[in-house]
Amino acid sequence: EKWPKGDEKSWKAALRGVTTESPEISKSIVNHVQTSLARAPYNIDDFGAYQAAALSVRDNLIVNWNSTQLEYSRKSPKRAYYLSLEFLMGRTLSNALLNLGVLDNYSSSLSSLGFSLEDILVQERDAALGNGGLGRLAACYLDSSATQELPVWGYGLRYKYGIFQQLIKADDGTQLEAPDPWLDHQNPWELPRLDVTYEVRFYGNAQRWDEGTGRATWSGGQEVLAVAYDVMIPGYGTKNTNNLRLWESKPKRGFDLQSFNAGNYERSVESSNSAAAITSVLYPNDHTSFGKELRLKQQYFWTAASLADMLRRFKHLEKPISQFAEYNAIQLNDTHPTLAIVELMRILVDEEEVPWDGAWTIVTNTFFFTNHTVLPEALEKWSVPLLEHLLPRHLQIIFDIVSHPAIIRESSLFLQSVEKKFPGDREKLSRLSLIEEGFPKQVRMANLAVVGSRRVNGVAELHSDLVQKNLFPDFVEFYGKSKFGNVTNGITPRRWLDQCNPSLSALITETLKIERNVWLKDLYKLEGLLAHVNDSEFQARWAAVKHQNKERLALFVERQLGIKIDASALFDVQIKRLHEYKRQTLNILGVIHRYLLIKSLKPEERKKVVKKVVFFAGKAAPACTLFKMSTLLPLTIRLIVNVARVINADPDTNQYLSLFFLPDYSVSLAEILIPASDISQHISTAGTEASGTSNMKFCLNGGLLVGTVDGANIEIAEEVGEDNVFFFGHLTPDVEDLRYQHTYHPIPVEEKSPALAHVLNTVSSGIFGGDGVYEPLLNTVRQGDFYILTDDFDSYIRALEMVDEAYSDRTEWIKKSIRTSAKMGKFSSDRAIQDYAQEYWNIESVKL
Ligand code: 73E
Repeated sequence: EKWPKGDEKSWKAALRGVTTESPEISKSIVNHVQTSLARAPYNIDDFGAYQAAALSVRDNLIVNWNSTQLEYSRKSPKRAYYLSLEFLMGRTLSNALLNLGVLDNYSSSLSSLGFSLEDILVQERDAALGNGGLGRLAACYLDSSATQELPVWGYGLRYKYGIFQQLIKADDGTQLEAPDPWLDHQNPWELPRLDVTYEVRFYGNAQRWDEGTGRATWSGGQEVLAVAYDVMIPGYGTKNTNNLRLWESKPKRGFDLQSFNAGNYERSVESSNSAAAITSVLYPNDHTSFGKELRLKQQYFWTAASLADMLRRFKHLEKPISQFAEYNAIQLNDTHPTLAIVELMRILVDEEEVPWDGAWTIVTNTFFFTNHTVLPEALEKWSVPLLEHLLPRHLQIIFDIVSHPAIIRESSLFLQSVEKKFPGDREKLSRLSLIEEGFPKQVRMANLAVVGSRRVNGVAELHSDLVQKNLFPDFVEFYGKSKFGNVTNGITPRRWLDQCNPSLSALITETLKIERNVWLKDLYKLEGLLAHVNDSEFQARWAAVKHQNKERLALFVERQLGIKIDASALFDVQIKRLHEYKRQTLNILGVIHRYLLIKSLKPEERKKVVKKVVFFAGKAAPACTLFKMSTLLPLTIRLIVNVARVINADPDTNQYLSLFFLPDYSVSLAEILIPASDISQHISTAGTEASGTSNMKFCLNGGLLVGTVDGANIEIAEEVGEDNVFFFGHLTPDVEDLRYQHTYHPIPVEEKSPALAHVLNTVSSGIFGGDGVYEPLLNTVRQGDFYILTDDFDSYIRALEMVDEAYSDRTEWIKKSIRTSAKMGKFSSDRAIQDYAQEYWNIESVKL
């Protein structure tokens, strides 16, 4: 790349503020090059230009952020806090430009300085502080909260390393994990608040005062410092700019010195126990709870700092502490922040001297809990001995919540009130208990979250139903139905339509004859597209946009993998975390089935086949702990990569079917893939995917779904009509029976699905190499088959045949695509956030 790109003359003009293109913006960019970056004018590459542009945009954000926070202080509205261990933000510059309404100005200003906005946007590293859907949901919710001018702050951790970078070894397709040092360059989107700090204690001793009050003193142990970093969250089309406060851990001066002085050098430098280790890395496991001490430390460090911060803010209001819940709502994003319930009890009882019952009333009016999965392996449990060691006071409080003999009023004595309601039902009692018996005993965080919260919700209708019927039936019986609800997830149409698919956004604006900033804030307006479904010119333009996005993806793949792709083929996409329940294995076995079928055809018959390109992307939780190979997911990646190698090189078939595994899936990669899909796959075993959110993103961009009757797929089909979704597979109520059958009355695959048996045997035969390495993976299908691939395979293949058939009538297909997109209003995260604001948090917008 050649640089300097700009010419001296235009840069000097910009400095003097005499350019024709947005003079103020040009001047501010050039100023930042000279001052903040300390570079000679125009002596910068694309990355430098990105940094200067970002710093210039940041100046605007700071002004808005300040006015917003000032207004919040002045009006003291009730606030909501979204506690999430993960915020999967992706890139910020283009989002900030869009939300501030200055995208075109910056684009022209940059080009007058010799740069292209497009090249500059891709210089930014993703902020990838999350694993998948749960973290991305948090990011969408922040966007929608700011856009709707709601006083909502996020609280999370400032991990030094985000989700690992995935590399795929070229020779055998194994996944390698590399660290993600996303903070190596200065991060323009955060404001370090080195003066906003809190001390957080670990270990030590808890000494009760007297049994009557339930109060105690907690002292000793290790103290670390939490330092605040504020990330500005601009709303779309409003000055309102909210805050995401991320905590960084650092040693409290003195602690390390103390152990050093005591001659314990090893301890003072020991990395796993050091203060800095707490926020060093995001745990890359989703849907698993490991019980690791460092993870528990993260959870407490973050909830303690966040609560101390909220308390400090509340105290500025000079209101009695009894009104805390009238000014604060706290949303728990899954059970990860459940310790906040216990920490608020500790603060109220031990420090604010609130009587136990009063404290419990405040707590149970403040918290709200969202469950995101019913998979048992994801349900967090912390061992009692570990809690006792790390957080001795909190363990006391947990036991007190269960039943403290000396705490006075009965209403808050959980187990006693259960006993009163269901006398003698000991099994029910043990199911409701916060403590699971065993060696060691464990604290069930989900039960604690339910007990300590005002309301509990799932993330899609089916999921919320399963939460009530399967996960917490006894709690529903105990508290009544009204404590439990549903908020179906949503996605922000700003990032997931306007930013990632500007051509489609422009076509929609033109067709609806409504301003973009209106329909982007009221996504139900998309229904207006239905009036144009039969307009052949509109159809042609709709199809042209899709084709253009497919070419953009094709170019990306060609640059990355060096392989040319035919953009006129049907693009079939499955992108998400690798997980057994998401059944990427079903998809790859389906691809092999298609390959064998095409291969078996005579050359002239092959010409009738619908051309297809299959894309996979997704990270697998790192498999090798020191002691064991924990999952077979990396094997699934190897299989995909090696099948791709064989079929992409097969001259008999490769014009009809090709296959790609794109490494290092990220928010930014999703932004390229989603607008380019004709169909996407959401094929979890029924009842296992709580919601899914990428399904919404694909549909919003006019892609159709192949999916099971699961999660939000169901509600999408309700909106767009079942004839526009390719459903297949067994329903949720069947799954348990099938699993029972597999265990007690197994039927060989050959009988159940000869087609699948043929595919499995072909893989075993070694035509995709591997020398038998795939056997453990294939055996999970042949025996046990927990995720019921054998039961769903034939119906899956039929669904894909229906796709081929539908795609052959291109006009009908385009109509389906338009209808799908038009009916996605419900899935805007603006609607979801309104649900939370009204039905849960009881907060109102604040106008500047
Ligand atoms: O279905 C998705 C859902 O759309 C669900 O699997 C995911 O949350 C999304 C947003 O609601 C989710 N992630 C986790 N649990 N459910 C999870 C669990 C442990 C660690 C990290 C993430």
